Amino acid sequence: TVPADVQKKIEEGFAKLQGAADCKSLLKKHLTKEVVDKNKSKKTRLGASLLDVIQSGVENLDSGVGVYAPDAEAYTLFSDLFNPVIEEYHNGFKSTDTQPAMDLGEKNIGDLADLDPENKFIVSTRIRCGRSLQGYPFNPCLNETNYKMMESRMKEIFAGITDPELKGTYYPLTGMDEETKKKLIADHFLFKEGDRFLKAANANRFWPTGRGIFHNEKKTFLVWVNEEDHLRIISMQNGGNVGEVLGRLIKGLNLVAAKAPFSRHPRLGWLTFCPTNLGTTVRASVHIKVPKISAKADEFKKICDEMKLQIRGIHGEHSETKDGIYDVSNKQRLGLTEYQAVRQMYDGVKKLIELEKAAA
Ligand code: ADP
Ligand code: CIR
Repeated sequence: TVPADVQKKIEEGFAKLQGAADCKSLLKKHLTKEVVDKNKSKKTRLGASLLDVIQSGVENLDSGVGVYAPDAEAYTLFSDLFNPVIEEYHNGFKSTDTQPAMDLGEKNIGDLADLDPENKFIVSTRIRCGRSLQGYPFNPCLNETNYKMMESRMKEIFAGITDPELKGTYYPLTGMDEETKKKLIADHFLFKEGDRFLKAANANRFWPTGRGIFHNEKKTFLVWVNEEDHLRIISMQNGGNVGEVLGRLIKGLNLVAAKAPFSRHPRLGWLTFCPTNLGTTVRASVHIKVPKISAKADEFKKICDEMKLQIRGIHGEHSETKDGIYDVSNKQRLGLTEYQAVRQMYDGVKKLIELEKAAA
């Protein structure tokens, strides 16, 4: 059973959330007294408790979501909390709903014409997906040996990529010089370090062991190793050619998938550490300048909300925006196909550009 001091921390966490008037997280909303009482003494086979699920959102009251799954079993064992969070984040995906079969949209790429052929609005386009390697739990339950083994497995797989467009080099974070690292982060290629949401979730242990980035020469195909998820597979380039970006992602994903079996849940699709990424795991985004329609932040947010688009800052989630450039992406990842997730971004951004052109 769960030790008394851990159960006490869960109760204190609940009290802290209830007392925090400014906290708007999905955790606060859905962690009711009943959920606490029913779940505080449960633990997964790997020993994770409700505290592991909630501690990031308890520590960071400005969380939008606030929960993480320490291992796959947590999604089922703590479904009293995860299900309502998932339903609210993913546009009403119910506990009885099932993620559709994977459809990356190979056959539909031709429908994705360049969103900004004159290069007036879109700085760059990126599509990423997350994957978990079968046989390993998520960050909080990994030990140092796990990290090393996962990294060496991936290094072998990367070394075997011979496709002329995609082949590249793996750069471990261990030993990377500060200047190189800073530049890779500033240029939007590498994950940032010391994310406080992940840290509080116990996801940054043994850092930088087992973490790193693979990329091709042009930095248009990249794979993050052991940041938030085991793998983040990324395709990106300047401009608004979503079709090209998606085509490259599919090619790269298939190459990695052929060598590494990934964890998939019968109902929740591809498994990820954060419930916001379940299902397709796809975040398709543009960095876009639409100064007229984004002049008033609250109106811009309303327009984006209506089209199921999420706005982030120029340096990703929880960052501020600079020079009027916004990161606009699909919000929902679960309960639709991969192609539909990309299409949500595509159709929404197309509309944003039309609105910008029409604005006086
Ligand atoms: P993720 O997309 O993996 O969930 P973040 O929101 O933190 O995580 O973004 C990771 C990095 O990717 C950040 O540096 C962000 O600026 C960059 N990025 C996201 N979308 C684009 C884009 N369309 N063009 C260029 N860089 C992007
Ligand atoms: C938060 O709750 O703000 C962080 N734990 C990050 C949640 C992921 N957010 C998202 O929209 N993908």
